[in-house]
Amino acid sequence: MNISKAIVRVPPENFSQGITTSGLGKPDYELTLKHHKEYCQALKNCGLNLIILEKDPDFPDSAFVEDTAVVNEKCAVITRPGDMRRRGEEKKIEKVLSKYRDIERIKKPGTVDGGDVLRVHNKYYIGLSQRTNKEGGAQLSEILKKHGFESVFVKVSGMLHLKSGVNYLDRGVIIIREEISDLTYFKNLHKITVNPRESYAANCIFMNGLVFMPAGFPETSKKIESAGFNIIELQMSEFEKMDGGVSCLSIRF
Ligand code: CIR
Repeated sequence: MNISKAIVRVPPENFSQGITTSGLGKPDYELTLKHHKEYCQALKNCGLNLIILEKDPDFPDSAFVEDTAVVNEKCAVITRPGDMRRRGEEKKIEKVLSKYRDIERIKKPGTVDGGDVLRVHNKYYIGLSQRTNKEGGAQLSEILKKHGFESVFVKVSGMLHLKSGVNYLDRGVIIIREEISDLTYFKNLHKITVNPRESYAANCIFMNGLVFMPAGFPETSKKIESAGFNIIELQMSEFEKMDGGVSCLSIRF
């Protein structure tokens, strides 16, 4: 898919009241905004047109827009977020995406978080996690099938979302946490493995020739560069405190 746009949403003042299990402490709001701006600028520098949504204090986690939709060249699937506290974030996203794509929706009792949905060419890996349940996964798979995509389910444990642990870069290469790197689902792909000490760095995105990765993970950045990719390192400390990573902050389409 040729990516030309991204939806992002400015973190609200009560960002620190979102959901977290990280134990890394409270994010600093000014720093959060600074990092968010830098992230947006990096996307712009890659040639993307940004759709920047206003902050919404009703949803402290709403900067993590990725969880609210799965978008490809055929449709936009509006999710039903797995955590009650985030339900409703998707409404604003649907409004925006309906200008660009036909809308499909995950329906009750299904739940899906976009962070569990990994696309590799025409195939989707759908993580079944604390956030994405079997019904949601099955609905998503049906919708995707209708639009010509294959999908497989992957059991997620020990991390929030599937993409907390594995992401597709380009040229048949995935980046994957060492602990799950022997999963047979990914056996036909080349792998960059991430040392458990740097596990947060498994959440990367490949955007118009560049790998966006969090700053401060020297072993992983070396490995990505050795695999022939150019990288941009982003300050993500405040988002990490709220369990969010590089992919979560945008919907790219
Ligand atoms: C949450 O727990 O839902 C947010 N604090 C973090 C969401 C991160 N999203 C993602 O990895 N796709």
